[in-house]
Amino acid sequence: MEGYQIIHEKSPAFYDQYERKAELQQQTHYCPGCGHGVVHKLIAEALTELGVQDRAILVSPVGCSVFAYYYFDVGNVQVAHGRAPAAATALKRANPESIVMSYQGDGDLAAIGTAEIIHAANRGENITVFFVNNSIYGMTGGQMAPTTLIGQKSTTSPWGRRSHNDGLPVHVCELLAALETPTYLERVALSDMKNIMKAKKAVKKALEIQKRGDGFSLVEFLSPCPTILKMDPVVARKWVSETLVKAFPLGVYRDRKPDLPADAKVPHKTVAEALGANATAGEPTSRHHHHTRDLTVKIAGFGGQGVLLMGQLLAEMGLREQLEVSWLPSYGPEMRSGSAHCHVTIAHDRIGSPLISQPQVLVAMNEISLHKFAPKVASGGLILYNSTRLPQGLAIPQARTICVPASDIADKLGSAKVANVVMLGALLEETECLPAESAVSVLESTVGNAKLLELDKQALAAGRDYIDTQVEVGAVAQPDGYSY
Ligand SMILES: Cc1ncc(C[n+]2csc(CCOP(=O)(O)OP(=O)(O)O)c2C)c(N)n1
Ligand code: SF4
Repeated sequence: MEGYQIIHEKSPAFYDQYERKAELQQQTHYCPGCGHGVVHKLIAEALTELGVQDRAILVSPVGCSVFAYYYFDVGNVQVAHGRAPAAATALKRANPESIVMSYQGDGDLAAIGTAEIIHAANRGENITVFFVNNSIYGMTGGQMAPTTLIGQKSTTSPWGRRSHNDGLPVHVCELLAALETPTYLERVALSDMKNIMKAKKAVKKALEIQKRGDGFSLVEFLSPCPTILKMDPVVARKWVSETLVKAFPLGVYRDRKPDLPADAKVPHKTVAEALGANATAGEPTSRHHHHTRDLTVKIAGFGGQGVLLMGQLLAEMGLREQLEVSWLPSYGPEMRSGSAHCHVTIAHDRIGSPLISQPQVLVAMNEISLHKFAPKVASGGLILYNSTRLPQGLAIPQARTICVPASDIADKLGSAKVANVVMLGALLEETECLPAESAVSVLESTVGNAKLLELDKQALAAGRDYIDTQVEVGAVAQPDGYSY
C-alpha cells in the first residue's frame, strides 16, 4: 500500500522472548481482547521514544498484570497487593535518576491499595502511575471492584452493585484531583483507535513530566476485560465506549505543576548521610577501602539468639566504612524461639537486591539452620557453625565449614546472650571483610550499658581469638563434611 508502512516489530522496550513458559514465548498471558496488552504496548513505545528504557523501573502489582515483568526489558520489581506506589516511592527516592512506573489494576489501586495511592499522590512523588480500570477483579475471577458500576453483576454482587450496600463507584482521577500535589491526572479509554491514540499521548506526557522532575502523574485507562464480563472482545470494547465511559468521564483532571512550599522537595542524601552514620559525609569516601571486602552473608538461628542484631551490626560496620550495605530480616510471627534469619550484603558497588540466594558465608547458629541453608552456600563459600562438631553424616562438599562453639564461649564469658557477638568476631577474623576497629566502634555506639559493652568487646575478641588459635586444632570440616 503506497504511503503506508506496516510495522510488525515489537518495541525494543519488550524482551525478544518472553521466558514465562516455553510454549508462550511469543505471546503474553493476557486473554484475547484484554486492555492490559494495549497498555503495555503504549508504555513500551513511550519508553523508547523518550529514550529512557535503560533507566526505567516498572513496579508490577498483584492482579492479571502481575507478570508484566516477563515482558518489559527494564528494571522490574513485583510487589504485594496495593503496595506499588509505596514501593515506587522508595525506588524513586533511592534512584532519583530512574523513571519509576507503578502499574496497577482497580482492585489493586482503588481497594487494597487506597492508602498507598492517596499518600503517594499527596506527597507529589515524582513517579508515574498507570491505572487499568476494567471495572472488576480480573485475576481472581470477577469479584466486585471499587469501580464496578451500579447494577453491574459480579461474583460478589450477583444481583448487581447496589449503592445502599456497596457504595457508589470510586472515581480515582476525581478523588486525586482534590489534592493539591498531583501534576497530571488523565482518564483515557481503550475503546477504539482514536481513543487509544489519545491514551498513547497521555502515557508519553505522564512520563515526560516525571523525566522533567515535575511531580506525580497518573493515567487511568478504561479497559475491556472480555473474559470476566463474558463478552466477545469487540463487544467488550463497545461496552467500554458506551457504558464505562458514561460512568467515568474521560478527560484531563489535572495538568499543572503544583505550587509547593520550598521544603516539599525531597532532599537527596546518601543512605549513610541520611542515617548520620558518616562523620565525614561529603569528604572523599575511600577511608578504609583497602581493608574491606565484598561479602554476602546469611545468618540463621532461633529467634532470641541475636541473629538479626548480628546482621545489623555487620551492616552498620559496612556503613561506617562507606560501603553499600543491605540487611534483610526474615522471621516468623513468633520471633522468640521461632526460626529467624537475615541476609547481609556488604559491597563496594550498589546492591541490586538485598535478597541473597547463594550466600558466600552462612552463619548457622543451630543445627536446623545448618541443614536448611548449607546446601545453598555458594561454591567455595564458608560456613560458621555454632558447635564443636558437625552433625554426623552431614556432607557439605561445596563449602568450607568451621565449627565455632560460640554458645559455649559465651557461657564461659558469663552470658549466653553474646554468642552472636562471638560469631561476629569469628566471621570478621576469618573473612577479613572489615577492619577490627570499626567493629569495636559500632559496639561502642550501639550498646548503652557499660557492663554489657565490656562483655560484648570480650566476646568479639574471643571469636577472633578462636579463629586465630583454635581452629587448626580441631574444628575445621573437611570437604567430606566431617569435622576432626
Ligand atoms: C493481600 C492479598 N489480598 C488478596 C489477594 C487476591 N487477589 C489477587 S489479584 C486480586 C484482584 C486484582 O484485581 P485488579 O487489581 O482489578 O486487577 P485485574 O486482575 O483486573 O487486572 C486479588 C483480590 C492477594 N493476592 N493478596
Ligand atoms: S481476566 Fe480480564 S483483565 Fe485478566 S487477562 Fe483476562 S481479559 Fe485481561
